[in-house]
Amino acid sequence: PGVVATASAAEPTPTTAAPQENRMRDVVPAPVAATPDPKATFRLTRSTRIHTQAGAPAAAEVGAYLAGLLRPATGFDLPVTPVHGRPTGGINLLLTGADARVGQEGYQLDVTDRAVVIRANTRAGLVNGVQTLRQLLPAQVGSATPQRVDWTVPGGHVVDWPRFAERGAMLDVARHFFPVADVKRYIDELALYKINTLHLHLADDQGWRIEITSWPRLASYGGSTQVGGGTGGYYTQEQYRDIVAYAQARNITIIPEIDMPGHTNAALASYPELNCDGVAPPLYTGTEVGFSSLCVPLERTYEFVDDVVREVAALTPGRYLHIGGDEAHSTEEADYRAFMARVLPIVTKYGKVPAGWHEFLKATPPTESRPQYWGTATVDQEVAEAVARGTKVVLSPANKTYLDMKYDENTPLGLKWAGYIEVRDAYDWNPGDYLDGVAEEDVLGVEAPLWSETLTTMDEIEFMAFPRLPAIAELGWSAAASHDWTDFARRLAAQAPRWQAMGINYYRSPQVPWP
Ligand code: TNX
Repeated sequence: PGVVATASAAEPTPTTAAPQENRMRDVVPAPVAATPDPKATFRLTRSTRIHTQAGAPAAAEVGAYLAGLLRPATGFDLPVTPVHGRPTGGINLLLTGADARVGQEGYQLDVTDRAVVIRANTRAGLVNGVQTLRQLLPAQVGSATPQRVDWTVPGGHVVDWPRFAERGAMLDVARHFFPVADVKRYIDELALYKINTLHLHLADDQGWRIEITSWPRLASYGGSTQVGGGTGGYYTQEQYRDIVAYAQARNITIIPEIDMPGHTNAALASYPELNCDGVAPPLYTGTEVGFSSLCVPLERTYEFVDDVVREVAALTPGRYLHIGGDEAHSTEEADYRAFMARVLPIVTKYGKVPAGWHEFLKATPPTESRPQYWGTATVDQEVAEAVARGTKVVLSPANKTYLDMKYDENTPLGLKWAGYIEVRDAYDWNPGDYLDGVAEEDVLGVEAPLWSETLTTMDEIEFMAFPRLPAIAELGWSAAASHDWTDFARRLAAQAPRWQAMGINYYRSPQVPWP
């Protein structure tokens, strides 16, 4: 309740065209350090070139990505050419000479009258620098058609690197299926906020969404419906590879999740042999959880898991494979442990590190595994014990990060079991001091999951994700010391014209001083 009261009402309305010196700070997530040079302005024109470090294919790829981002709205050619040695006029993407502090994903950005220079140690760093550059250009840069705009970039100097290694989002494509184009659009939206992980919830009671060639009915039958009874769908392995590559080009790693032993009705419906009684249940289009379980004593279960994990691991270049493990309410505790004791080594055998919802800590997965806390309490003994053994945790507390929770009682979409989550609720917590026994250095990162029981279109996805997704992205990237709701709300408001230009639907929270 009280949360909805508009903290912003008393604040002055910002002017639409912020002065140059302020534009340097209108970046989300907030950079570690941004020093404006009010005397300098770079101007992107039809003769601007993108120069990339000679002999570095990674820089050339990021150059092509940047050109692709800037061409539609500017209408400029923006040729991408290699540069030897020192930066020249135009935009430069270099893999040398960055500030020593930028590390694996950070970057340094220098804007003068003549040039924009992004320096990083890695391709990931260059991609992140590109996202800052996009946000320093006028909002119309997000438009899909040529705009008549003076394309200036405010002069100055940025040095920036992330707080946590993982800044994540999750999309549930099982409850409702979303086609490849929607997933790619979401990936583009994540990239803008320097999110580097997309967890895809690929299988649940209502649908199996990835082709498994050794068990073809999982997708063809198990993927044939969804919540509410629509036709569902699935990704062929080729489409899934395409998603992985598209994400990779934007510094986003896909973590595929095959949820088990619960949340498996779609698989059980597809193959009678997976059921303890040999009888396949019907397909399911409701939204209850916790009624299905793979058959733990059955040997065939582990042949199935082995095949699925082998195929999914082979399609996945990332480090992790997520095996779910949540809400296994119809699996006895001893069975749950027995099941995980068989399944965890299968994941390892195929070269992946197990990721799971935090309940899987009951089965003591390997130290390097990736437990994901989704509870709403700030105490969890199993998580604290795992951390004491050296495991790092991903934080997705449902009452802070769940993008499928309603904003308030009037939100037409979403659920409310973890409470209403207004923008300020999503922003005002500290991942480094949230769970008892889990300190800053024990946190691998944060993830914002979007469950899709109530969501059927991209417009609806965007309405729930914006503006809370950028809030979680900022918690994952920006230094704890820069945490400040008023400043964040101001920067967030400045994103709205960008969303408008890009056609991104968003919730106009009364807490944010929108222009
Ligand atoms: C809980 S969070 C679930 C999902 C639901 C979600 C809805 C978790 C690991 N399991 O099965 O979709 O709540 O908010």
